[in-house]
Amino acid sequence: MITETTIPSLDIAAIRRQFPVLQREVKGHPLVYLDNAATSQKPKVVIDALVDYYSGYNANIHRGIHTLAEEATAAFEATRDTVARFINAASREQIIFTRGTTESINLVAQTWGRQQVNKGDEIIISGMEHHSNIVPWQLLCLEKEAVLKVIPVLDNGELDMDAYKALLSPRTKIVSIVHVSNALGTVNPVKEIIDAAHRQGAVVMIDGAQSSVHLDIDVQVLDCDFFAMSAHKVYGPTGIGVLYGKKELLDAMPVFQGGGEMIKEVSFEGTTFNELPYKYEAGTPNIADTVAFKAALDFVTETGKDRMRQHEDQLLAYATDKLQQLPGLRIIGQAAEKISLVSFIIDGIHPQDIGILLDTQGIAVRTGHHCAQPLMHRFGIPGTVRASFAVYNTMEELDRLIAGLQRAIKLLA
Ligand code: 7TS
Repeated sequence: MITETTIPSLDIAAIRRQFPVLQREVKGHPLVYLDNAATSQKPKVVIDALVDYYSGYNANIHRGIHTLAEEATAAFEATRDTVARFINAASREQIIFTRGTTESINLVAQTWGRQQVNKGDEIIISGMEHHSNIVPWQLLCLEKEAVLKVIPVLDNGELDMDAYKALLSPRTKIVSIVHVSNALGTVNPVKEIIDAAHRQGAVVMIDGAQSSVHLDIDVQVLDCDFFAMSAHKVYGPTGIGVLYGKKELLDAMPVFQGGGEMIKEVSFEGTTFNELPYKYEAGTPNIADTVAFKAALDFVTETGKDRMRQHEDQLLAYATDKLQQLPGLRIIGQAAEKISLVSFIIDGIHPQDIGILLDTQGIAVRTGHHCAQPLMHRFGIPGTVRASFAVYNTMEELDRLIAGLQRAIKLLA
């Protein structure tokens, strides 16, 4: 039987060699990259896929009958199949390519939302959302005179699930929730959230920007209605992402953008629209990055998400233990279910000053509000320092982070 402790561990040194940028120095020190929640670094297979596409078979897709167009179309559509497997969608036509999580959420708000949400209806989000899962719903509420309800966050960084259940009502049209918080690392109980919403007849959108690289995603088991993710947080290129939706919802929703590819027949009297998934993919898509996205997903699958997660859990436990020993340091977000990142503040030192000092030692962390300003207000802080982990990070790198912070405390506190 395979249990968690019997998963063979990864050869991290060999993995690191696959990431060219990890070989560089910053300000005279070997780079320590701990800003993976913002974007992960790219393995050589992903960079090669981009170069191969542009140097071997660059062509516009779907419309051409020549060899290059056929090769480009096949590579582009192969990514759709790989994404469908990656999140266990029932069919490939439920995978819509977007620019990323932000565009996926906006697409749902502006199509499903405009069609389904009316005056007095309610939309539920949480107090730990990224701005991209707040603002699209605020805009919709303004337009439709609908009401935005917010699930409170507890002191330990978990959602107040009792408050959530009390917020749900027959007026709730959609619940849009982050799977894993980019500012706290909290893993939210999305299955429970989805089931409770469905009992009230509401649909659920899951923001999978942070979860998709660390957790096994099965959209059919979750039974979510929509799921959004970005390739660049899964070792893939920027500028490409995914919207998954249930087929009956995607079929019934109005179109998003108008243009080429999303049409069946155009005349000046009227236009009929293409079938899924092309109905939502107007214009020439981001072909190169979509092609390379497949290489990123294959990298994750071949490396093994369970083994990556095991390594990242060890990094999190080690970092949490060492950080807690630093004087004046407070970790923000101590949820029982937490992954891949640690957010903290240090008494008397502004997070930005810590970030600048760490950069002089070649250590990349993110500081600030992490596009979650309401969450920062909730904790009464301007921002945090965030160290976020990927499969290529090591304990030695965390030791360098701790040494850098000790130096910051000595110099700045
Ligand atoms: N949702 C969550 C939970 C995120 O972490 C991010 C990006 C987004 C949505 C938006 O994703 P995008 O690919 O469309 O930009 N988060 C971060 C971050 O934590 N630091 O930089 C970007």
